[in-house]
Amino acid sequence: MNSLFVTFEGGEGAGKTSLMDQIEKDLIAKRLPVLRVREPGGTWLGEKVRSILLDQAHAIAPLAELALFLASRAQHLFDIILPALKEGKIVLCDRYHDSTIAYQGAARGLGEEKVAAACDLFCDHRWPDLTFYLDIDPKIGLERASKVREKDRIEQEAIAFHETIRKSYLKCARADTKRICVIDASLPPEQVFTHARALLDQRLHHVR
Ligand code: T5A
Repeated sequence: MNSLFVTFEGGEGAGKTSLMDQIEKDLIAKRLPVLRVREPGGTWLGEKVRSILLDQAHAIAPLAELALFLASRAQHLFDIILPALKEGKIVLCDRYHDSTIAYQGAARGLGEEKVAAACDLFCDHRWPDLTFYLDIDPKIGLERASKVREKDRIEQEAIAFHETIRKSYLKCARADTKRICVIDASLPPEQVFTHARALLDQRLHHVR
């Protein structure tokens, strides 16, 4: 199989969207088959769930929040991601299980191991082949994000919530160095891209 399932992770405003724009462009220029998706979203169900999850008007209980993210993901995986991988595509996905482990497992206090097990169950044991974790001080990330849009329900949480997320991501990265590559997201966008592209090229060299 030539396919590769790549996820992009990080706290708010870490620069995932900016990096994915460049990686997608680069792969298209190399004439490689690529599909770019995001979570939550990507399907009729996912887009509805996304608008519920990011709506500031209502509080959502942590377990209900977890269930919604996983429902969106399961639909997305089976409808879009797995078929694309079967066709040999490189799937670039903005957030996946590591977000759920960090946000719901650690920051919402549901337990990282329990949440990882729920992710595994709901998504039929499908984990990414490669993950870029863009690491940044949450204060800088939140400031960057606030310059381009209004805060959503999750971004409005206190700074301690976002610091817990960062710690959790770093813990996951230490536990799975084969899959998760940590990238210093405080560097200028060009350097972030050059680092990620080199790692991706290396991995593509092995599968293609
Ligand atoms: N969530 C999601 C959960 O709680 N559990 C889950 O399981 C999942 C899947 C989704 C929210 O849902 C939560 C996490 C989130 O709170 P979203 O609207 O999809 O929310 O938003 P985010 O994924 O958080 O994306 P953001 O837009 O906040 O951040 P990005 O994409 O990381 O950042 P980006 O690229 O848009 O950059 C932000 C700004 O910074 C600049 C950009 O130009 C832009 O202005 N920038 C840089 N500036 C300086 N140096 C760099 N290296 C820069 N890179 C980008």
